Amino acid sequence: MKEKDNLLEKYSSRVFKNRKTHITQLGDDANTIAANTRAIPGILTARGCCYAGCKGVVVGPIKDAVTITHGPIGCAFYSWGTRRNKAKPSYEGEQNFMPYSFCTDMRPTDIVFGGEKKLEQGIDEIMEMFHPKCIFICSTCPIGLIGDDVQAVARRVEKKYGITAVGFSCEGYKGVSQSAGHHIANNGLMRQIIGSGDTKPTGKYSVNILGEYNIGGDGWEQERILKKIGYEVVSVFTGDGSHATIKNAHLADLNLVMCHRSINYVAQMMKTKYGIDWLKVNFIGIGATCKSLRMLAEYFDDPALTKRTEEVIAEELEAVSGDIEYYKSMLKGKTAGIFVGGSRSHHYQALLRDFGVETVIAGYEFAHRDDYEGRDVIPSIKPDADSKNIEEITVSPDEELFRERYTAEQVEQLKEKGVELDTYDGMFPDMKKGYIAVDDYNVFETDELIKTMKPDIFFSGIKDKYAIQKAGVVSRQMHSYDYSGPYAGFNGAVMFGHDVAMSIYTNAWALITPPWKRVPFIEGTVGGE
Ligand code: CFM
Ligand code: HCA
Repeated sequence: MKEKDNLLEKYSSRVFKNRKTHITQLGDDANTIAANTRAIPGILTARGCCYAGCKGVVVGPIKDAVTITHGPIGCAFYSWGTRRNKAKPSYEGEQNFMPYSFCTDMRPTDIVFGGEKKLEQGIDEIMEMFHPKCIFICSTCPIGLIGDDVQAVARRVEKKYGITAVGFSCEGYKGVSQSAGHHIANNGLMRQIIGSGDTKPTGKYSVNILGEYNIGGDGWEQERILKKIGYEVVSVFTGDGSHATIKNAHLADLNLVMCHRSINYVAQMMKTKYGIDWLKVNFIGIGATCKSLRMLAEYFDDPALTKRTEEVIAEELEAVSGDIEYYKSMLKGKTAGIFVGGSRSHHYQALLRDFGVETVIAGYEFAHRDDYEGRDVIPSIKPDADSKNIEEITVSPDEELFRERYTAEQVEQLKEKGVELDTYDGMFPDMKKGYIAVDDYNVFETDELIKTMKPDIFFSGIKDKYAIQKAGVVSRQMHSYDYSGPYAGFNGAVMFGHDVAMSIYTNAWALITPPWKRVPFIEGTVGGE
């Protein structure tokens, strides 16, 4: 198709061969895309690293645990407070270490002689000053290279202080993106935290929210709605989450999965180990929120709960419908591009649709094929329902990264053998023919797509936002919401409508003619006199 061909034609043959499999212009047939492979060196990808996925995304937001970065100080400093996972102490005496950054500050001598002692010393200091009940150790690149055993240190400090300590070997170079870090974090939580508490829920229906990181307060809006209906929220993984609640997660009735990409491993392991079902939900968008709430009521199959769900939906819709209609009248007919990490691009299509906005280009940084194509999800764990030994049911991230996706035929065979498969709807079923999906998008492709697909607004990352705006297309970044939010649930949808309308109607950069469009070239002297 024209737009895809135009995009690829400027590449050298080697790059062309690789990138053509990561770009799909949707057709009538079953659409496929290559994903979760190593980025081409030097191509200016938006991706991060394994440490970012483990420390930054999954374990870092657990507020009552101290997360110590075992590595050079820069790794800790540049991952400090950059992700807007909001957290507040919610019960008396609860600790909240979110504002702090802890690090072993590895120096050349530590690299040469080993850093385990320094790590243990650091933990001694932490215990003396902060006395947390839980410590997470996250390794950065040099730690794997010098062979420090963070698990052994974790075991030693557990004994010494009677606390929970988890070592994560999440060195940045592992895997191909943040995704490997999610998996390592999930395994650690499953191995040492989930199941270690014994406080049973008291509510009639109890849930955990998995893959919700409370960016801009999204998790709080979801909890508000669920509690209003009458659900007990046992724990949230991991936005505004705590060791104190996550350790009891195995006692909830059901797992709700928001971001499938980052937490599906926990959902699947909990299903195997504790028999807890999971439902893929989406609380981004009015339509999607109502659908998810109804699906949840259907799961519990109680007429009183269904009635209450409908009452709450009606009440919430009544409160926001005026604002939603107003913003819809401003946004209807506009088009959008959306490129985020591994699940939001799909989630936000639902919210944009509520406002009559079509998403014509979309993609992810590090999603896997199921996030695009949707499919029956093969459990990433051995289907051994009786197993109580977590070592047997976790899969190494490497195994997961290199596992081939099953063909439709193999899926049928697995089903016949009685292997339980979960169904997950990806991005493609929500896109129309001719729209473009790009995996592991880069700066060049972003520039080109803006020219050919001409979206009215481009939802991007923090780093790519400014180049897009200077090209005259307004951009809102979808990771930290440009410090706005929440965007989830009913109230969040109004906030989103407000922010998008405001941005589109005050697109300052589009009103300026940049100098390179006014003069044929800009002269300058590089170096010398
Ligand atoms: Fe899940 Fe996320 Fe995302 Fe993600 Fe992320 Fe994020 Fe994201 Mo940034 S867990 S995959 S690794 S929804 S940090 S809260 S915004 S890239 S789309
Ligand atoms: C991460 C975190 C990030 C970064 C966003 C960006 C976030 O991937 O390490 O740089 O655009 O949401 O804060 O995704």
